[in-house]
Amino acid sequence: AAVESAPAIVVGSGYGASVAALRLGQAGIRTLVLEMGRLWNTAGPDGKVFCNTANPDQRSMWFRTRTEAPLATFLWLDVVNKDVSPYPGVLDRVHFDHMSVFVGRGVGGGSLVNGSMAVTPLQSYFAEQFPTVDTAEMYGTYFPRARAMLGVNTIDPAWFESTEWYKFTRVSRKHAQNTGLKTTFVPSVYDFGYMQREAAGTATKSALGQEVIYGNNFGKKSLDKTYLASALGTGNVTIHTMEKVTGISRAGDGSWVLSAERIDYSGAVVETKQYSCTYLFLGGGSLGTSELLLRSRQSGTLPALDASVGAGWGPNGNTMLGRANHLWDTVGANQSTMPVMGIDDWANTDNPVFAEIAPLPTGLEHWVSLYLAITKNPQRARFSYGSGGLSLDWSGAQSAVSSGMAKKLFDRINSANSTIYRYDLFGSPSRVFADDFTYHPLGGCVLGKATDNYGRVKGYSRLYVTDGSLIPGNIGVNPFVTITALAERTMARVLVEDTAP
Ligand code: FAE
Repeated sequence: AAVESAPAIVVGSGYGASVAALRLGQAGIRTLVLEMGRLWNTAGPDGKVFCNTANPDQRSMWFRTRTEAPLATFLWLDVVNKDVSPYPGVLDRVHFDHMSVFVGRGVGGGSLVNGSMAVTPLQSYFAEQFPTVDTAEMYGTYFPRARAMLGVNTIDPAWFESTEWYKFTRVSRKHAQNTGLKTTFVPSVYDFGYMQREAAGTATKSALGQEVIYGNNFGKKSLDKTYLASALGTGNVTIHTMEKVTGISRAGDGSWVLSAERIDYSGAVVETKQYSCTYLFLGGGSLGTSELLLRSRQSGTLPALDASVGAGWGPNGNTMLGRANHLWDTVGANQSTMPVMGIDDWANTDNPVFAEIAPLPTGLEHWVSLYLAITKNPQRARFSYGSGGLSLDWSGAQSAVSSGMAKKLFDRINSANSTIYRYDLFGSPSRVFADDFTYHPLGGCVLGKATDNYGRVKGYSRLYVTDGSLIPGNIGVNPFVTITALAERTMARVLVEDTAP
């Protein structure tokens, strides 16, 4: 087959990839983006592009026969998950031995399925995790640039205090305050002006219509509406969808050669393709980039990769849990899917936790306060690639460190409010803490270890990593603003130093 070539290729179309595509396009460099998922722009039979969490169909999950939502049960009933037909749906759950990882699939990557929380990490913790990065420059230039480009906005506090849609958050805030804990508003890329119109009945409901992990039809500024739209607008960027890059090698003349498989909507491989480029940017996410590099080393085509490729992985300490409220503490049948507040106990050096107050929008009063805790779990794991594909040596004992930290915080909250945990949410009554899945896979190609201080892969020239695999396992807050800002920093440097004629 003919080899298609472009000056630059970007693998994936999530945060890191989208920043690379835009900045390359703006620099006048013709760039091809290869994304394994589909472009989400066509309405299904119901007139909508995405399905909601209450009625998931084939669009929900990546080639599944049954959905695998984070909450397995509700009142011990298997009412959450539904049978679906296999299809390149927008949310994937990748299973390793003791950890499963949720990721987005499609043009926009994780931005299509995530909760929109756009949080900048504490500067001191960023400096601790990235000792070689100039933090003043990050906080002065790249974080503000990332927030502006992503379209970060904040909820109107007066509306927050009055709307039924955030009663669940106000109840959790009260319980945190009763415990002497600090809460903080969390910025978002969901358009709060749109949300207020949803509440007023003048706009079609999305966040207020149980849409989130299987995509939002309205309101959310996902990457296809921000970075990627601008990238296409440069006229230099092209996106190929439903193409998975399977290997990287280097030709005799120093150019990169990629192999890719194009699949159809049934998942069948319909074509094997070859690409070549001068500059190669990896943005497949922590899992995608780690897999691609390790697989290429395993097959002998990238033998000079640093030994630390695959290492430094962590789930950002994620633990989900629910508390049972008293009958008088109603959380409301109507809940927005977009979280806007966190309990910030990161300064507690004995047990640093940042817990976002999560919605559970079922349309019924359920008295549940749900949380996604981000704990400062220091445990790390390593990816490897073999005959069984990609594996991860994360253990149950390592997860127990996350849930142990979450338990310490929420035992205090329960004790101050005379409440208990919910036992009906995660499949079996003995499971109060869901510490075996993550929304925040981080690491595998850590900045300054597997790469230089700017994401250039050690051992090779003109090969870059721009995604969540650069972050060493934990960043203390939801990660996409950090991923975006680090990618901006990499692109600013690379376009000046590496691509000059
Ligand atoms: P990512 O966005 O995962 O994009 C990688 C892309 O590459 C995907 O589209 C893949 O399909 C594609 N890909 C991978 N391998 C290949 C290959 N070999 N060939 C072609 N394409 C490939 O990477 N973060 C926040 O900051 N705030 C939140 O509120 C939040 N909520 C979340 C909720 C959910 C349900 C999930 C799943 C995640 C959430 N996250 C949140 C995490 C956030 O979405 C995630 O950190 C970023 O999306 C990671 O960005 P990357 O650029 O690393």
